[in-house]
Amino acid sequence: MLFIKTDNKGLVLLGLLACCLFALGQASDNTPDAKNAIPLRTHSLYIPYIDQELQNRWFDFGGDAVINTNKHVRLTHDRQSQSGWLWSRLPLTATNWQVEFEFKIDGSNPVLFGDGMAVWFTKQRAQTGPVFGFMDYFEGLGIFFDTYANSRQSHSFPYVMAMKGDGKTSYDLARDGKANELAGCEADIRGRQLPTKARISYFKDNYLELKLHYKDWDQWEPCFTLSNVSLPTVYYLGFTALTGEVSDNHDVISVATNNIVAPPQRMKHPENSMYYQHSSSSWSGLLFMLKLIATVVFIGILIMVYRVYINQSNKRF
Ligand SMILES: [Ca+2]
Repeated sequence: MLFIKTDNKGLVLLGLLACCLFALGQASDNTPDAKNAIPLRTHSLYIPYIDQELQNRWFDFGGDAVINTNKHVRLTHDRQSQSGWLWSRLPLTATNWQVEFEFKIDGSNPVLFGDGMAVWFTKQRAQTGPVFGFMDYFEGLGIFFDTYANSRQSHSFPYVMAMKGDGKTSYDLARDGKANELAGCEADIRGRQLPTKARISYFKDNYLELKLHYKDWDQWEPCFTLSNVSLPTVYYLGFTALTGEVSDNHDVISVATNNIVAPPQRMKHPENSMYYQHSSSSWSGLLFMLKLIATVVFIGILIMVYRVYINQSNKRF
């Protein structure tokens, strides 16, 4: 038997080490792995953004948006009254998907800046308006990266929030969209040294989740999870930004969209949507680790009993 020559303490330590390594693997965030994710070129965008004809096959850009082929799509410059957009030409038709994009919001004024930018999953596209550069009365989902407080709020700014538009409801501009906020989080995403990124994962008839990368390398902060989000039958992916009296540079650096093949386990408590996914994965990881430790200890005890039994049998004969 393989374990007979191994010291019992060593065996238990080895088991614990293995279980720790295994649990660490379980606790990783939900980046789709290669076999579960199919890149969608039609909704992805990278340097140099445009071809020889100064076009992009899959995206349109307009308004005040300017492309720097080495760096970014600048939706607005750090100037007053700018409005720029970047829209997919084709609707996003994948059932489950993940959109991860890198962006940068920064400007010369450290005190007064704004207004912010938005990412859209809407029936309408490529229009200019007052909602972070996009039209009001949109149909679909808007996620706003609001850097300017138009009114007093209980939270700090920048504030990231989601609104579902039904085509009849106006964005509550004077109160930073408070009247129609589905979910949101405070996130200090402006003027960061390390890359600022957002990762939106959508599983049809299940949930939509937003995580943000801005605090530390490879650290994704959960912002919100929305259950049962229904998107329009046809919807486009868009990015827009707006400046008014206050201004900032609002840049999109890259967009990586994946079709996700295997949906994760269905949410069990959609009513407690905020941060549910995050805490759930932490608890299941801990539970898994405890079960593994118990199993290893049990096997260790069995081996010790077996060795005592063998020793006593040898003495008898
Ligand atoms: Ca605002």
